Amino acid sequence: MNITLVRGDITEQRADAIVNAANSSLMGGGGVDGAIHRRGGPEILEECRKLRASRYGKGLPTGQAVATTAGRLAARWVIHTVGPVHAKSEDRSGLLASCYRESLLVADSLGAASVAFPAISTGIYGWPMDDAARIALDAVRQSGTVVQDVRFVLFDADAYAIFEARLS
Ligand code: AR6
Repeated sequence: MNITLVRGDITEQRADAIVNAANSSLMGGGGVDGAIHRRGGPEILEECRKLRASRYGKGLPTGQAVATTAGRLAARWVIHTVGPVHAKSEDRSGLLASCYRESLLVADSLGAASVAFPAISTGIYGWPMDDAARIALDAVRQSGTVVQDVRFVLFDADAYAIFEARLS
């Protein structure tokens, strides 16, 4: 497996699957989630609605992952996962690691060779970037996935530099 870092917008990535930092409702939101639905078009939300009606009546639990079409994006699938909100009083790092692990399990089941991840939970959900980078890289390295190209797409220079320091 090859882990690479890219600075940019995840909605512009060409990859078999891109991962969405979603919320339990699967009904869209801000940040990466908003950008993916805006750019990918209504087909993605349509499939999310069906998933809510069929498998996830109570919402997608934190740390789990599920795939839909990628609509108009240059990817075949969007894998939606729900990161934990960062909390000072409680260690939720296992749930954050689970997002990466479960997303890669879904990618493996789809036969995806390349997967692009955002830095899950580091925006609206408040996770400190350095800690999130450590958890993300460890989880991917320990996953046992057969995905060949795992890419982290970092939105700004600071996030990129933090991931770069952790990767080397
Ligand atoms: N491409 C790559 N990275 C991005 C992009 C983009 N287009 N946009 C933002 N980021 P966030 P979370 C970075 O808030 O913390 C939504 O409302 C951003 O700078 O998207 O997991 C959902 O519906 C940050 O480093 O996700 C949930 O309610 C990282 O992506 C909630 O936000 C993640 O930021 C999830 O919060």
